[in-house]
Amino acid sequence: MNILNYINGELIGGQEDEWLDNFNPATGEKYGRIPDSSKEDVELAWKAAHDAFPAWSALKQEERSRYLLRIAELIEVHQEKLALAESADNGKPLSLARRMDIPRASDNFRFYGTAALHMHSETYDMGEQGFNYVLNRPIGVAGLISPWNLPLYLFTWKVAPALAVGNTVVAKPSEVTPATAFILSQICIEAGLPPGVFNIVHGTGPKAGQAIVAHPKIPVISFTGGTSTGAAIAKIAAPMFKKLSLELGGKNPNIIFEDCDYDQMLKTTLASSFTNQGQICLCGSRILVQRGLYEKFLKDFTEGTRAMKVGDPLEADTRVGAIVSRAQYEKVLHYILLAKEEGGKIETGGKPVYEVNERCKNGWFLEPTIVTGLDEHCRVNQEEIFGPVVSIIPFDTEEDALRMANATQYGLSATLWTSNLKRAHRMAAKIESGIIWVNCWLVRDLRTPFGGMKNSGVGREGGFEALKFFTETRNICIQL
Ligand code: TXE
Repeated sequence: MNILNYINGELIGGQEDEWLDNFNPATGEKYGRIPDSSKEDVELAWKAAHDAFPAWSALKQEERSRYLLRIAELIEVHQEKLALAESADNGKPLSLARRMDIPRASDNFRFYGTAALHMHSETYDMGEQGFNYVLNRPIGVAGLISPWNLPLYLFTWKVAPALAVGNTVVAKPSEVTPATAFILSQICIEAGLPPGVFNIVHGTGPKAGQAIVAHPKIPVISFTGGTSTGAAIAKIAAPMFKKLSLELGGKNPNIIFEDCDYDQMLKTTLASSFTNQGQICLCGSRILVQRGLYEKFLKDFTEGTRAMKVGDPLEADTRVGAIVSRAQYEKVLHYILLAKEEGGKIETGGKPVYEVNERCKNGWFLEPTIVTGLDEHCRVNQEEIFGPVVSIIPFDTEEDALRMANATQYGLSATLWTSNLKRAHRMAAKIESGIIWVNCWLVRDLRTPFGGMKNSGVGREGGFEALKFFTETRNICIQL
């Protein structure tokens, strides 16, 4: 698939006619190319967005929402094409792309297309003195940058709210997984979205991404990706006083008490450990188990992990697909080696999977891996691996669990398994994470804010917060 930029309503190559190869991780083969866009391409996209802003921001909310709802419908019309592209680009099982990523992309457009119709603002009656009210208005051209793990899901989670409240957009998906964004641009053309409202510039982070972040007339940046990249972006954006939302990495604790609903916990923990090959920033990569349950859990969890099929993403019974890139594959292998060097024991997994089948014989596949015997301070339990690797650590008391859970630089999400309601509320209020799931995982009402603490980022996406993030407010006070 040859991918093109989407600028001013047209699909075009880069100005410099430079290209990057696009790989299918399941086969390890190049299967297309994308523009290696430059600063000039970003400038072209910005100009289109800037010129489209007056008309788009002046539209009635209902009219803008109609466009978003039409895009949501067309994502559903093209969902199989999108699911195949997502799986070919990312290596995830096709069944997962069908079940999670693509439906969530249309949900994002549908949610924000309707939420923007119900956004409230504040007005205060000051009696004889007058009125004080808050006006929310779109900011201008929004710069949006997204990662490779949930390509369309996270991309649309930025694009939809930014457009809904009247901004125009210059967006860059990850160069590792560009295909679904390209199909989305074709969908926007089919939906009749006015030219320049939404622009996509494909390419690398340091080149195209950085040009977006550093552009003097892109006043708001929403980024999702690694913590170190977030820091690099903040260094550029902060002195320019840009509005910034950073959704970064995680090293999430999954805390399991003896009084949990065991079967539900085990089933969900297999999912929260290895879904999307463990490449979801919300995966529970540190499993803290109360000591009385440790041996039973370790046995059952190891059996369940071994039973997961690592295979061709196109096969219906595949649970673990390919790792997204050669670089990520080697990064995960490095951490498995480090786990052994730090004194850990590999209970299961830890090795590449070759000869998945003829089609995938050169693909990048790893066994889902369980590590034990490491304490909460070692690097494997401190650093984000972002692959199918979990570390299990026993604890005794609630205080132990809390100390271990909070013992990393990250604070994105946590999962807590207990039947004790008071303990659930008590601990949830003390766990340093932006999202806490109790007796569930990856369940969320789209109206709630999403984001991390500490080095997991700043700002909030999701819900009405995302709509407010993409507006600037004027506090107006009128004396009577
Ligand atoms: O990140 P990268 P990746 C985290 C996840 C992991 C990482 C995986 O935990 O750490 O993101 O995504 C562009 N200026 N989250 O490896 O390299 C790059 O081209 C501007 C957390 O892709 O940071 C890509 O489009 N842009 C999250 C995007 O940034 C730059 C959910 C991300 O790339 C750039 C998902 C630069 N200097 C993943 N360098 C959450 N918390 O919700 C790179 N890019």
